[in-house]
Parts: sequence; C-alpha cells; structure tokens
Amino acid sequence: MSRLVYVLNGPNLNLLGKRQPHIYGHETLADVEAECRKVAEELRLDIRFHQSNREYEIIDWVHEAREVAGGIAINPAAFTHTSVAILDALNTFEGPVIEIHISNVHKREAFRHHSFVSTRADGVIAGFGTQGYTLALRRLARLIDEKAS
Ligand code: DHK
Repeated sequence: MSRLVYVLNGPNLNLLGKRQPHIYGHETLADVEAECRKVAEELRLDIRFHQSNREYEIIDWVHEAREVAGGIAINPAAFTHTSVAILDALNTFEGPVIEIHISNVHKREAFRHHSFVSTRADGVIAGFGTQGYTLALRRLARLIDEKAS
C-alpha cells in the first residue's frame, strides 16, 4: 500500500495563527505543515499538504488521492458541518481516513456537533490543538502498516 498521505485543510485554515488564536492557537498552517513533514519523515510517510477555501478543490484532491495515496488526514473546517459532496468524495477513497479538528467541536456551538465526514472517517481527533495533525499521521502510518502485513 502506498505510503503517500494527503493532508487536506478546508476554509479559513490559511489564517491559522491570526484567526481566533484563543480557539485555534498561535501556530500558522506553515508551522503545522513543517511539523507534519518532520513526523512524516520519522514514520517513513510521504505527504502532500494542501489548503483551500473552495469545496471543489478539496474534492479534486480526494479524487487525486484515490489514484496514488494510502491514507487521508483531513480537517474539512466549516465544510465538516455542511458538505455531503466532500463526504461522497471520501466514500470513493479506499484507504484510511482520519478527520481532524483543532478545537473540541463538541464543546462549541451545537451546529459544530454534527459532521458529515465522521460517517466515513476511521477516526476523529478533536480538541488536541494542532498536535492533532501529527497524531493523525501516526494513526495513518499504523493503519497502513497493518494493511501491508
Ligand atoms: C475549524 C473550523 O474552521 C470550524 O469551522 C470547525 C475546525 C472546527 C477546527 O477545530 O479545526 O467547526
């Protein structure tokens, strides 16, 4: 199985570090990507790290991942709560999918409690801050290793 993992980020995450830091922390998305690359190297994973404010771009990356990737880590951000289209795209992907939320969505407004993506995800990480990304990579590496053995 491919050791390439897609790390996908939804809307407004380009503003990480500047946006509501009391909720999302002070690290930028570039910091998160650098940390992911460090941990990926340790885990012998290759990563493609993307962010978009456009739903269709995220769907296109999932379609691309179908052809080449062994797993997907995704923080769909607000699309978590709205997007049947991203769920449908993820349902076409055969490998493991981990859903990430930086904040604990269950401690927040009721509209953040429902996730379309969770009905597909093999695991959900919420409320671990940006550390959730590297935890997701560790879990994906384990699942990819298990499938290969
Ligand atoms: C990020 C967002 O942008 C919100 O729309 C979600 C998620 C929560 C996060 O915690 O990473 O509700």
